Amino acid sequence: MERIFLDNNATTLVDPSVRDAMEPFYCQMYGNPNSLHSFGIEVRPYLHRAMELLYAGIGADDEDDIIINSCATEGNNTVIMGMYFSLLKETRKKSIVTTKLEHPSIREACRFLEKQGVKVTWLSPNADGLITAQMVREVISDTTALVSVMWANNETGQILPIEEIGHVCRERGVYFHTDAVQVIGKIPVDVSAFPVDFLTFSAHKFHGPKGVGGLYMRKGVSLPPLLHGGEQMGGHRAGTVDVPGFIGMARAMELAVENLDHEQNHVRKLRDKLEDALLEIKDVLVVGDRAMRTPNTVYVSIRGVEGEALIWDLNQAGIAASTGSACASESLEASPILTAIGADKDLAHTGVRFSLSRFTTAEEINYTIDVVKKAVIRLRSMSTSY
Ligand code: C6P
Repeated sequence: MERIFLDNNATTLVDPSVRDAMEPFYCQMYGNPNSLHSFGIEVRPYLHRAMELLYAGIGADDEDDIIINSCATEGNNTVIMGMYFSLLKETRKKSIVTTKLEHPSIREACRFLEKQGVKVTWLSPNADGLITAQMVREVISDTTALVSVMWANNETGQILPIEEIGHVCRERGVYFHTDAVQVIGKIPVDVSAFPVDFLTFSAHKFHGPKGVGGLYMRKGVSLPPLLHGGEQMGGHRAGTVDVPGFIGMARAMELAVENLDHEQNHVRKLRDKLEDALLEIKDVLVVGDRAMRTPNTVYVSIRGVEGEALIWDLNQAGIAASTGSACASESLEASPILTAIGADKDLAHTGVRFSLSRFTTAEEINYTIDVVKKAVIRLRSMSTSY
């Protein structure tokens, strides 16, 4: 049986062209780029070019920094912990503003800081599932060091008004971080267009390899490293860089930019087709206005159908989707996102996320529609509550 992957917000297929770009750096050009001999020296121009592709991909200025690291979790922790050691611990700037929508890599890092005495303000989304610039404006105070708001939510795909929030932070002289993991390759990302001080991304979310990511830092802003040791990454992150991963992430970024139109048109049309079909089912809630979501994502609640049960039926038919974040998939708790936007208890247990990619085909979507409809009839017929 052919399998269908509709869990692209969890991770993505490595584009074969990315794999090809990485391949020479395993067994041929495997030198440590910090070495002074030819093995090290020959790698450097490739890394230089890879860095240029990343700068171009997010619109960074030559004087800004992009730190290559192991994943977005590391990037997010670098920002939160770096803020702690540079400002929160010692100065009168003793608070952080973030949201209840964030990925656990921000949420848990902030909870950890709460235990160290940092004040964290957790913004709740409005009834549409969104955080507005006005909400941020209302809670920033003279003690706020950092605002961290994700660009798009990983479960619902909802896009937050990052540009407006960035302007509010700039007006109030507060650092602004955005977790851009779910937007690279889906909507244009241009850090030169609005004030953002820190931005995180992860290669495996845009058809690059797992285990490599990036942290953008605007020129003039600085954070102490999370990993101390050698002088790699200009002293911002010690440890030998994953050369093939870095090269692969850069090629993936190049392709992400090239494929933006395809994502906005082809992928969006397939997502809309799936969404329209889901909405034909009775008692269904799709979270968020589709125009305000990443083009690949639909998060649906089907009353009377447990999310896990539907995922299981889909899996039996060769289709991979998820109930929410992959890293929380073993928790049987109600979705924090659905709970935050005010869904009742029954509905909050029924969320299922479908996330497409540029490799998704019309045939796959047609088949998925068919399978979902049959599964819903079957599962509802067994439900005691529906
Ligand atoms: N979200 C999901 O199923 P890593 O794996 O560390 O590079 O990325 C973490 C991360 C950070 N921010 C956001 C918004 C994310 O979506 C993720 C990863 C996956 O939704 C796995 S939990």
